[in-house]
Amino acid sequence: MHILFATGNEHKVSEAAAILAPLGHEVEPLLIQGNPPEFIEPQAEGIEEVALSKIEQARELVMGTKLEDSIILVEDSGLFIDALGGFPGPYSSYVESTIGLPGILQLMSAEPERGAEFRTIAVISIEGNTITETGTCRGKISKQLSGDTGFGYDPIFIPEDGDGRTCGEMSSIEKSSISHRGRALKAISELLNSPSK
Ligand code: ITT
Repeated sequence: MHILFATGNEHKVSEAAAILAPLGHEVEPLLIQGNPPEFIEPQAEGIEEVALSKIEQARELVMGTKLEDSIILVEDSGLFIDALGGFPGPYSSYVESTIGLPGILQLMSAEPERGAEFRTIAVISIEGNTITETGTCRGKISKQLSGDTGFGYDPIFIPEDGDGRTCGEMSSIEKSSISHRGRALKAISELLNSPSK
């Protein structure tokens, strides 16, 4: 299937394209007059509500255009740190752009309990239906920034299913084989490929 990913984050598009290509789906960015959409993210309690708001906004953007019948993907992701009561969670984007990764390491500096989880809610709009899937990746917050691949919080997140490196030290293929995004998109693909779809 040909899927248009509505996101302002080009790293997400490249990861999704690489995850879904072997499963038979082609992913391209949704562009409106040449530009990726800029979503208004509600300061919601959960990433589910944010993801559902994004799909509504994306549908409105394509309504009445030649892209109206396209299959559209959106997702919302967040880093939930156990010792901080799930912070930054739905505020991950805002926190990255304000205190940044050094700010998170500072908040965690005296904290021995470093468990955390990345979560993605991926939503696809197809033929008037909405399909939602979740992907999670357990891990821990590193003591320092490591690696320069990936994006966002990758240099401070060490996935449990990895070998001790941060996601920022992994290739994109390694990261996606165990990541929240990889898991959510593989689950979406299974639904898209199922006979009832
Ligand atoms: P869109 O909403 O336009 O899709 P965004 O970058 O704002 O793009 P999110 O709200 O889903 O996307 O992301 C929340 C934050 O989590 C943001 O700071 C991202 O950089 C970060 N993030 C998301 N996925 C990540 C990943 O796989 N690895 C590291 N950080 C990630």
